[in-house]
Amino acid sequence: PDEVLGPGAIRLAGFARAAAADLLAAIADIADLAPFRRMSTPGGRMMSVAMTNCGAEGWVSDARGYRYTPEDPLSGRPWPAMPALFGALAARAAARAGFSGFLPDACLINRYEPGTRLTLHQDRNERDFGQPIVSVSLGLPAIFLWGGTARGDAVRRVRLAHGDVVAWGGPARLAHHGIHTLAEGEHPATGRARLNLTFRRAG
Ligand code: MD3
Ligand code: FE
Repeated sequence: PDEVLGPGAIRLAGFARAAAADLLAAIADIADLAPFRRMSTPGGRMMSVAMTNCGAEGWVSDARGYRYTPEDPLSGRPWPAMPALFGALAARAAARAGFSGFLPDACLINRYEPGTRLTLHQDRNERDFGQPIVSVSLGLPAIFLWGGTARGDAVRRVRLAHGDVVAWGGPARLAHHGIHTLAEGEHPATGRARLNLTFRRAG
C-alpha cells in the first residue's frame, strides 16, 4: 500500500520486491567493475557505509568535498552504465508518487552491515532541487531518520524494509535524513547486509 509519509514524501511499500533478485544480480555485476569502498568525509573521517555508483554521474566524497564525477576515482574509468531495469523502476515509482518525467542520471549504491550508519545530512550536491529522489531498500530492514529542512527540526523514525521504495520531492527534497545504526540480522536475499539504491538527477 502507498503511504504519504508527509508533504512530498511517499512510500511505496514492497514496490521493488518482485524485481529484487534482478536488482541484486545487477548490483553484483556493477560491484565487479566498480567495487564497494568506504569514502572519506571532507573532515577526514571514514564513512562506515560502503558505496559505489552506476550511471553517467556518481557521488563521491573525499578531502576535497562532496560532488558528482563521471569517472570512478579508483579506476579512472566511467562508472558502470545504469541498467535499463534501474532507470525504468525509478521512473515508474516516481510517476506513481506524483513526479512524472523523472530521468535519473545517477544511482548511488550504499551497502550497510550491522553496526554501520549514516548520520543526518541533506542531499545538496545536485543541480536542480526541483527533481525528486527515489530510494530502493533491499535486504535487512533499517530505521530511516527523517527530520525537517532546518537542522534542529524534530526527527521521525520510519522503518524501511526489503523492496520498499520511497520518493522524496517538493517540500521534502531538502529534509535532513539519515540511517540509524543497522541492527544485527540476516536476510535471505542479502545475508548480513542492507543495500540501498538512491536515484537522482545530478546534472
Ligand atoms: C529524504 N541514503 O545516499 S535513502 C544518501 O538508505 C542517503 O542509504 C539513505 O541518504 C540510505 O544520501 C537514505 C532515502 C533518501 C534519500 C534522499 C533524500 C531520503 C531522502 C533526500 C531528501 C529527503
Ligand atoms: Fe541522503
